[in-house]
Amino acid sequence: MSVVTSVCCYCGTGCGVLIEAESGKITGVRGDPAHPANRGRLCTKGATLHLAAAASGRARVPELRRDKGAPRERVDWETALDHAADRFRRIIREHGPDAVAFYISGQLTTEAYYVFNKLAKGLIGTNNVDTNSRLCMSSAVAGYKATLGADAPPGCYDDIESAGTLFVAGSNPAYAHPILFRRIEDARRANPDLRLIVVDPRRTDTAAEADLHLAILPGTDVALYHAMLNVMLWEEWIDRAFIAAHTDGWAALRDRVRDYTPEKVAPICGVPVADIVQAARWFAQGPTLSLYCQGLNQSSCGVDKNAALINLHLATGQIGRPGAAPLSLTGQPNAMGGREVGGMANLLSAHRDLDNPAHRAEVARLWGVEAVPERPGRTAVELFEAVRRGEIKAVWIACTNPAQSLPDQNRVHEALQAAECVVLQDAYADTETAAYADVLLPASTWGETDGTMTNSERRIARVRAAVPPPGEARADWAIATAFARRLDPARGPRLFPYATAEAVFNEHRETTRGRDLDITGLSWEMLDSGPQQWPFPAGAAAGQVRLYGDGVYPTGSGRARFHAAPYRQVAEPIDARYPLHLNTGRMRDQWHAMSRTGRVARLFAHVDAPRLAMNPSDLERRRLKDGDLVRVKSRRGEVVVAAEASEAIRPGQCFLPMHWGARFMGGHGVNALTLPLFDPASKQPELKHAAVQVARADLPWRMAALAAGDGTTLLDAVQPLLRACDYAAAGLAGRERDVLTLRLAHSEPLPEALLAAFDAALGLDDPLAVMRYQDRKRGVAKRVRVEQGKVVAARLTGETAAFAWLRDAVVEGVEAASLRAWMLAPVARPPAGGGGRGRIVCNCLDVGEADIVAAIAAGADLAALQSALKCGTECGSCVPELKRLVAARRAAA
Ligand SMILES: Nc1nc2c(c(=O)[nH]1)N[C@H]1C(S)=C(S)[C@@H](COP(=O)(O)OP(=O)(O)OC[C@H]3O[C@@H](n4cnc5c(=O)[nH]c(N)nc54)[C@H](O)[C@@H]3O)O[C@H]1N2
Ligand SMILES: Nc1nc2c(c(=O)[nH]1)N[C@H]1C(S)=C(S)[C@@H](COP(=O)(O)OP(=O)(O)OC[C@H]3O[C@@H](n4cnc5c(=O)[nH]c(N)nc54)[C@H](O)[C@@H]3O)O[C@H]1N2
Ligand code: SF4
Ligand SMILES: [Mo]
Repeated sequence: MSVVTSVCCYCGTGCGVLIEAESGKITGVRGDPAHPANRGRLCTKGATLHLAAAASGRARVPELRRDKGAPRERVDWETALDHAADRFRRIIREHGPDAVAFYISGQLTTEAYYVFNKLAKGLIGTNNVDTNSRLCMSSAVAGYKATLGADAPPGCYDDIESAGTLFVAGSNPAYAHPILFRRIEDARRANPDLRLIVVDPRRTDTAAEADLHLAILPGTDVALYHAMLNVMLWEEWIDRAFIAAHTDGWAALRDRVRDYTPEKVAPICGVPVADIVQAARWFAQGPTLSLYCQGLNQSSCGVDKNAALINLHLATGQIGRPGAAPLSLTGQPNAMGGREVGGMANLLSAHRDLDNPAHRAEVARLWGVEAVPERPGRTAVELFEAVRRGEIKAVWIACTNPAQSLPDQNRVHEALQAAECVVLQDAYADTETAAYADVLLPASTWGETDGTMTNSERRIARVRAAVPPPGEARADWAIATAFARRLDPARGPRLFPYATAEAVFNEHRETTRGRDLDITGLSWEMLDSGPQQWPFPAGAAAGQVRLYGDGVYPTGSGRARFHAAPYRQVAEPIDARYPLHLNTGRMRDQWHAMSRTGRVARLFAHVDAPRLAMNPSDLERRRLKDGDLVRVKSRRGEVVVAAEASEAIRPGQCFLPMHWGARFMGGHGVNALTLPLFDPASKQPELKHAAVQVARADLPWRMAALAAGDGTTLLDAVQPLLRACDYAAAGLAGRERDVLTLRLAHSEPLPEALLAAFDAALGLDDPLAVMRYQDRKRGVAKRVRVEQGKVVAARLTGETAAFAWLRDAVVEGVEAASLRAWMLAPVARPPAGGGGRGRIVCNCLDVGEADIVAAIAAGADLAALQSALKCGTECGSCVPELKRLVAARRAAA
């Protein structure tokens, strides 16, 4: 067995992992005790990386569609790359370089990012290279630059332990950065005076842990932060000496916030005056560490939100010392690295700006090209809109799934349909975007690839290959390099001479010389012995832990700048027709469109299907109850999901997870609803707010199905049904083996032919192995396939009440004999006592909600739960939820 050190490929926390491998297969993963981000811990997603790595569904060979409408055929790499190069060359010749574009990802290594950026801007001469970080970090980038002068998070994770106040805004680390949240829990245990303030419209598990939760109305952050500053001014809690010595623009901001009295702002934000005052007091007392993420960034005023929060740090001098910093959390594992190499339509290598002629000249010289084009490239939403309009004719997509994650999906699908040539470079072959790929290039991924990534605290770590990639898959940087050489046989080989990721890293390192993120003191070998923070200039003994301790900011004047923008409401306010605010975001155990986590059955145990969370009063008003199917409509599209009563959501709002796309549900998922409007400065779209209406979906025909087997194969088999039904939710269950779970609803019975094909795919058509019950009059049918006395597949049509019970039966492999009575009965109710185990709250130790709730009802608190059921004793990801369940029981009592 070999053990290789790398980092987790999920969130920006950047946990170190030890990958165990045997005979070319990844067999296990452990937290790296030596990595400073996690010191050996992993969350539910990180701890199951080896299961994701073992799953099927990978893209293994290049595929090519020669004519639109034809199927893709398997080709060799030469053919695939030559075809792509021919297409790109011809389009560039006929329509100019801006007729092609690259749409890449914060999940690529820094080296792959670097090569793509140089390929577009240096070789082809277009700035049309943008990334999913536009949907994620661009407001944070612009917010930092507007205030502090550079895109550099000044704090670090250790600040959690030195802080007096943690100000968590628009961020749900209990779900999205779990290991950081473990550190917050630990820090609060060690220091009971460490205050936690959470600003989030929802009562998330993070908010439930807070000393003060400001459940602001959607999009009202700027008003809140201005009001806090107003209080600070009034109470003399600001740091006048710091303001005088280190900042510009104070007078304008002071004038701006004069009107934002807590009394005026309280109704705008929907929070009590006293809470605004309390937040201002604790913030000013400090030391204050702000942690913020998409609740601020994904907004039509995302830059103003970021800057208004940084204003508070500057006004109180809460920056540049231990425990005091505005620390924007990065979402993807390398959202930071992509920014370092300037991998966006408006940026250039090493934090240089495209609109700066001197920067363009510098980069052209470093790259050895004549010039870098001046005209800014198209940003994510604009880019796909230009594809739709035919202005961009060829798009190269790498390591992202725009057919699920961009807003206003109907238009994105039109765009992908309209494109002359779509090249997709992905590790998996079955994503929503893959359906549109004319050229599909198989990429190696986590555990198979070499390079570096930078986490939220500017810490660069090596990612390493533990096993060879499957089939003919290649490293992302190598694919881009090979394409560049073919596209321009004259200049390509000279400009892209790389034989290793290290060679790319070395070139990137040189571009940082003298820049704020200078890493010229760092070498590949040094990174091999452990991750390092930037800046790390030549001659330095170590990376810089915190920035701006000297009070000097990279703004030109050396002084930080206040940002005095007024509060603006969300781009699409609610009205009589669309009366609910739709909020979107993450679940604990899924990652984005689930191309990886959606193959690990146990990661569905916590949340098995997308549900629209609504306040119980909003359900009642619509005569709906928990579990009813609802049609959610916006001005752009609709989805059908189950509604869920949730006290965590305020009246007038609702929340839908972002993860489920067309592979797991009917329609295009949550982004069928969202709007393509974006922040004018950062161009980041407002993915967190859309106005929607919600009404009962009357879908009388119901079906549910289960089957044990290979998850990916089973999910492939159900795709035709997902597309045919008004409501569909597919997922996996189980631990030792995958069990497909499928629930469908439709306005009328599905055509018999579709059902017959489905039965055939799941082996439910074999008269020798299948028990059948049919009541034509009532439209009820049951089919159960039995193998060696155990249930391995089932389909319930018409009456699906036994679904949860049957799922647990299939997962646990119960004897089919015990089902006989139920099978033959006209009533479809499960046998007495068969209520199912409910959601699995603790994933590591497989503990279900039903057992937990029963123990709490019998008097258990957190400690008793942990000792009796062992839940929450392994990775700790479920501890916030266990606490919430205990608290809910107390409140009810
Ligand atoms: N489990 C899991 N973890 C992940 C990911 C994942 O897919 N799954 N993805 C990673 C990525 S790429 C990212 S970017 C991060 C995102 O991490 P987060 O930003 O923490 O996660 P989200 O759930 O998108 O949104 C955070 C919160 O913003 C709140 N919010 C909505 N509107 C507003 C508002 O107007 N003001 C404020 N103050 N809050 C608001 C939402 O209610 C939500 O709770 O997570 C990373 N980690
Ligand atoms: N409504 C709503 N929409 C959102 C958000 C939201 O909060 N709400 N959040 C937005 C945010 S912050 C983000 S970051 C985006 C994320 O959106 P996407 O980037 O679309 O999400 P992923 O599913 O992570 O896509 C990554 C793709 O890369 C593939 N892949 C994995 N590893 C590799 C590799 O090593 N190489 C290559 N070439 N491919 C690989 C995966 O199979 C997958 O298809 O979603 C955005 N969309
Ligand atoms: S917190 Fe979880 S998902 Fe994020 S890097 Fe660590 S192990 Fe991976
Ligand atoms: Mo993100």
